[in-house]
This record gives sequence, structure tokens and C-alpha cells, in this order.
Amino acid sequence: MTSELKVEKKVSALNDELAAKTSELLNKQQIYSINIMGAPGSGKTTLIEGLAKHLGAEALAVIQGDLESDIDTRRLEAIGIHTYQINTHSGCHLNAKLVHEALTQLNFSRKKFLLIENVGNLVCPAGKKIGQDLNMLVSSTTEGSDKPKKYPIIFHESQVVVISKSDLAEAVGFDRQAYLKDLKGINNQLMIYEVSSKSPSSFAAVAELMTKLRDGHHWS
Ligand SMILES: Nc1nc2c(ncn2[C@@H]2O[C@H](COP(=O)(O)OP(=O)(O)OP(=O)(O)O)[C@@H](O)[C@H]2O)c(=O)[nH]1
Ligand SMILES: [Mg+2]
Repeated sequence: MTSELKVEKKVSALNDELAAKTSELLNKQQIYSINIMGAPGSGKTTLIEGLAKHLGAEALAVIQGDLESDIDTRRLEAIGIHTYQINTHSGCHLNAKLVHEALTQLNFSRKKFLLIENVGNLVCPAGKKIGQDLNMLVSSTTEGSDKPKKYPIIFHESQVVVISKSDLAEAVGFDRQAYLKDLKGINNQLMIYEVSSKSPSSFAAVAELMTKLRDGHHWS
């Protein structure tokens, strides 16, 4: 094994150790954590806003991951969601250390879910352990129906795919049939939902799933 590979393995093992600690801390407080991934502008923050209407803003704590700015944090705080901003500067994904440190900045009293909005990217966040119970990928119709074929790893590593911007599907010629066929080919266990910010009720099914998963979760 090259020394470079050895260092990489050590960094990855340290990351996973810290992720396990985060998971343990959250589990103790019965906080179900969801890693929300997706391309820049796919609708991750809009999904959180939509979910808050069904789950209640007071049930959510959010960690916002962005290279720069606190734009999303301000959006969420404006609707009463307790949010902590992480700026990664050049980092293309959140890691376990950043998330673990953020826990000390959050108040989990009466919270049910920790939503971690990862940095907008379809490559770097895939398969990374940050203490999450679930990986949820937001994939918008406007990105094109070829995305599962082009970025299979992140689709493979997710348990839930939320197809966003369904109101724009027709306008951008989104080929739903081909997209769904490719998705199932990559991961036939995926739970798939479709939402639109133009239809606030479309987020209800995702909120229901989250509640069901949390209710059935084994708190270790
Ligand atoms: N028409 C339409 N626009 C949407 C929908 N969801 C999000 N948008 C718009 O898409 C843009 C990006 O949405 P965000 O929710 O900020 O996306 P994001 O993934 O959080 O973006 P980053 O955090 O910058 O990666 C915004 O202008 C939203 O208003 C949708 O369902 N329909
Ligand atoms: Mg966002």
C-alpha cells in the first residue's frame, strides 16, 4: 500500500469514528438525522421550507453547508427554523468533524429531526459518513433526466430521492419514464417522491415518511 493511500485510509477511519460519535449523541436525544444532498440549486432549502409546513418548524434543527454566505440560514431562520451555518470555503462536502463541532452550537430541546443540508454537489458528498441516519437526494427535473446515469454513485448511496421542481418537468422535457427506469436500475430499494414548491401539499408525503422512519427507528 502506498503511503498516500495509508494516509487516506487513516483520515477516512477518523472521519467514520467521529460520525459514529455524532450518531450516538443524536440517538441519545432521539433526534433522527437526515443528510440532504443534491446539485447546487436543486431545491434542498426549498424542501426544508416545504417540510417545515408539515412537521412544524419547532421540530427541526438544521445544519447548513455552503462554500460561502449565510443566505440559506437566513431564509430558514426567517420561518422559525433553528439553523447553524457551516462555510466550507473550498470544501465540496461536509465532513464528520464539521458536523460534530456544529452539534455544540445547536439546541435540540423539543427537536425531532436534524436536517443537514450538504454542499451542493453530486460527487463529493456521496458515501460520506457524517452521523446521518438517512441519505436523501434532491434531484430536480431541470437538471435533466440523464442524471442517474451520469452520477450513479450518489443515487446508489441514497435511500430516498426527492424529484423536485415537478412543475417545470414539461417545460424542460423531463423524461420521467427513462429517469425512473435508470433509478431503479441503480438502486431498486430507493423510495421516490416528487415535489413542487408551487404545490405545498406535495411535501406532505416526504414529511410522513420522515415521521414513519423516526417512529420506527431503533435508538441505540
Ligand atoms: N419552479 C420551481 N422552482 C423551484 C422549486 N424548488 C426550488 N425552486 C427554485 O430553485 C432555486 C434554487 O432553490 P433552493 O431551494 O435554493 O436550492 P438549493 O438546492 O438549496 O440551492 P443551494 O443551496 O444553492 O445548492 C430557487 O430560485 C427556488 O425558488 C420548485 O419546485 N419549482
Ligand atoms: Mg440551499
